[in-house]
Amino acid sequence: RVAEPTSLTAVTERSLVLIKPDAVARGHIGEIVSRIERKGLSVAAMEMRTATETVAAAHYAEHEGKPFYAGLLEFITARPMVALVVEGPRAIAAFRQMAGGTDPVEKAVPGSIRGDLGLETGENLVHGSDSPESAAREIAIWFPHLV
Ligand code: IDP
Repeated sequence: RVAEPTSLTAVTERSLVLIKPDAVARGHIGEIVSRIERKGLSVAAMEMRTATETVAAAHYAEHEGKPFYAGLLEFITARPMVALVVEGPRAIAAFRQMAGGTDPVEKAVPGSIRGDLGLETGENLVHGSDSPESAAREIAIWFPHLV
């Protein structure tokens, strides 16, 4: 029998993606959006902005107290970045795979965004939600009008 196309069986998801200030400063907005679209995911929302302390702290609440937390908030709020809602079948896992591991040198493989473009764990170009629960929480933080 003929297998069902995966597009009918895969669940459509939404992921909150951030193009972090380092990627914007280095001129990689187009490169990253292009990779998202080439993968077959769609951009459901996109906004360039400088994150407020409140938004950044809410987004990274799970890291409060860690040694890199203060530096992370300073980095993410200092310059403009781009927030997106990315949509498609298994969008969360798909974008995490495209982003690569947190450390661009030790973990992110060549071919991934961090593996191809990054060197530093702090300034690692992108964020992508890690679960449906995180995606719902993060979309509510960055795009409250979409919830
Ligand atoms: P992820 O972004 O790959 O999901 P998380 O562990 O959730 O990684 O960490 C969130 C962000 O915090 C990372 O993307 C990175 O920017 C920063 N970060 C995590 N660990 C370190 C570290 O050890 N030193 C500096 N920055 C870090």
